Amino acid sequence: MTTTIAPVDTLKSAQLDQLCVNTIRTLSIDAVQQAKSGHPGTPMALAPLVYTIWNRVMRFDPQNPIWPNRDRFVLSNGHASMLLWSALHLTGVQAVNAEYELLGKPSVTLDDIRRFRQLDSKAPGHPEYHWVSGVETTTGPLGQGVATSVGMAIAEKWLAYRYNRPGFEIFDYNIYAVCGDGCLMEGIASEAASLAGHLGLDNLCWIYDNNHITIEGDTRIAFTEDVAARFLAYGWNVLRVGDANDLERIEHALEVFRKEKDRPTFIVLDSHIGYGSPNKQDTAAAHGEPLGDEECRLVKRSYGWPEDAKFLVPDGVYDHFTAGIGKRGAEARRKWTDLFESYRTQYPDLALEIELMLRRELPAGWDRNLPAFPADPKGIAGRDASGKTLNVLAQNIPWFLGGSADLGPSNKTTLTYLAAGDFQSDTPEGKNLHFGIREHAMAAIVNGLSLSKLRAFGASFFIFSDYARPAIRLAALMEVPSLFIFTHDAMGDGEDGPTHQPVEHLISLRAIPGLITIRPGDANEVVEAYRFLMQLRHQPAVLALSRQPLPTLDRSKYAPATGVAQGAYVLADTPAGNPDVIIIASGSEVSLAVEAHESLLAEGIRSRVVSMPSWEIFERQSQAYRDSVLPPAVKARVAVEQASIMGWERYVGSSGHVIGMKTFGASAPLKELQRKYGFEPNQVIAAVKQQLGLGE
Ligand SMILES: Cc1ncc(C[n+]2csc(CCOP(=O)(O)OP(=O)(O)O)c2C)c(N)n1
Ligand SMILES: [Mg+2]
Repeated sequence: MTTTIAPVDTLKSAQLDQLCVNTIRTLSIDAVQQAKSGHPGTPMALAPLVYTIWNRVMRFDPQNPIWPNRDRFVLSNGHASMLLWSALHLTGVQAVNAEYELLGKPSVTLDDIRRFRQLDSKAPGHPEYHWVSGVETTTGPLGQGVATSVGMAIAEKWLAYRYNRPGFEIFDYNIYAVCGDGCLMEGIASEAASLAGHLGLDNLCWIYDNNHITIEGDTRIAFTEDVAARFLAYGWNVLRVGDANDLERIEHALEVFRKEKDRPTFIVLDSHIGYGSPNKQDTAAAHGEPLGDEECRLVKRSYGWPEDAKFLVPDGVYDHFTAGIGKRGAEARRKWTDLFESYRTQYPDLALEIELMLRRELPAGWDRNLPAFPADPKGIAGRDASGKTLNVLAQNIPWFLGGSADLGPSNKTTLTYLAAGDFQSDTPEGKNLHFGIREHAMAAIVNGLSLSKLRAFGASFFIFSDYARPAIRLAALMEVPSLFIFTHDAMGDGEDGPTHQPVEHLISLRAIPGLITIRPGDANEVVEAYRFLMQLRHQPAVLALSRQPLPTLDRSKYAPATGVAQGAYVLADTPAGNPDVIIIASGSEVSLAVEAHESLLAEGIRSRVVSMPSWEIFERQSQAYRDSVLPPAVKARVAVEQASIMGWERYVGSSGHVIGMKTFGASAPLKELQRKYGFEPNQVIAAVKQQLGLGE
């Protein structure tokens, strides 16, 4: 039996809708079948939802997917990526590059879909921000997308308050996030939903694909809570659509969302994974493997689709999307562009701010009045120097904001100047975000703020970077300039003991490609670290800061802290610049290295101290520069860092020595820990002498 599709001019509107829905379904089925891997079942079930959001509801112009007031669509169940590739393709979303220029070609072609999951295809396994235009955030690790959407919603609220003026709704977009059982089982989603409810983010709508299926089978095996009641308890408005194929009901629920004030909306959508598959519908078998040739035919037959057609986009489908989202989006964007033109005339300063922000540039004078710290042997803690710097930067850069996971007073990240304020539902202009004790959601929310073009930071103790790590990794993968400020970076909080003393955190973060880590050695290095990282446009950064005071080095005697911008620099040297031995240190161990160096010089031993706050920045420098800092001929080397010794052989070589941590720390006053683990001048001196073959 062969099925044919009726000529387009004979189809009624509802039939055209169905044709589009089935196109999304069959493209997804064919792509997974062709790739021999992927997830067909959820696209088959959610095609009507995605169709309704995109073609009937979202204000989004495919001609310009970075138009700033567009509605955002987040596919948190990223394994269903074929939904997104189909939508981006069928609506004709255009490609944009990292400089925000339109490239005059589609983001996802039918060929890309034919090459789903293949090298260089614009239809990769999961939605990848910065790789495929129209993807608002990278998803795949379940829960990240919905948590990031909370950051997007906070950003919209903040932007609307700061920039909208009577008659000028410059920002009034909504955020739609689709998620499945997996997202809602993950703790990060609960953290984020709890905060979103508290903040009353009425611009945020999550649609829950309630299909009762995950990989291992029915959700009865592990997930039996009342999800709707949970979201009610968080303070969300909860709606239910009992049939995922009912476009009108879906559209109605989305309308209810748009009218809702003061609460986010959670739509429970009852669906059937693998909808239309006679043998796989409602089973885990529809989740993560191709349907198989025979089942593909049966499914297509059930959709009234030609059974042998592959990657078919019937006549009328592209046009129907053009008439829907295409027309609506273009009109919305044109209106907005006109509005923005008159806004620019009336509020030129605000318009300029918006334009700079959207290009990730900094305003004139962004680094004026940054503190300069005078030499001081007692010094100041890294976190305190950071707090002073942050407070200046936040005043110079209107759209720089952030907060801590309940450790603001300890991280010194609270913005204390009068106008800073707290971000709450009734004060969305506030620049202090209170994430609560939710590090994982915090990091994802910071990503959501960054994706919305705000400059944003999140803070906690360095030890708890573990709780935020999956989102930090995504920031690096997405190439967004999220900033993570971690204090208590080593054993400075001695008495708290090993649960609070990071050991492996630095090296494990250094292992994340593209992430910049900086561990400044004194207050002026903290300032220079900020000066460097504020200028990053496409890279996230982690700052590791000390809890305890560090001596502020005398920069008239030692090299200026501006060397931070090279990642590592010669801080102290022999008078003739011809060292026999190099001591490399970061953070709290820099002043220790300098102290050892002074004693060595007095003994006539020619040592050099290299301050190395950032491996990643140093690795970007020319070979000539790197060799000038670490001359290859000088093999006698000692590295000192209160963290795992792992990786330091890269800079000290196989014959060098590393004073670092090989075990967890302990609970004791810092001084005793420093003695126990070897972070004292005499132990550095002994290591240097051993390197030089000078017995004690
Ligand atoms: C953090 C995380 N853990 C595990 C996985 C692997 N994984 C991918 S999909 C999935 C099941 C998801 O179930 P559900 O969200 O209900 O999706 P459905 O099968 O209904 O589409 C799992 C465990 C993942 N992607 N991310
Ligand atoms: Mg499921």
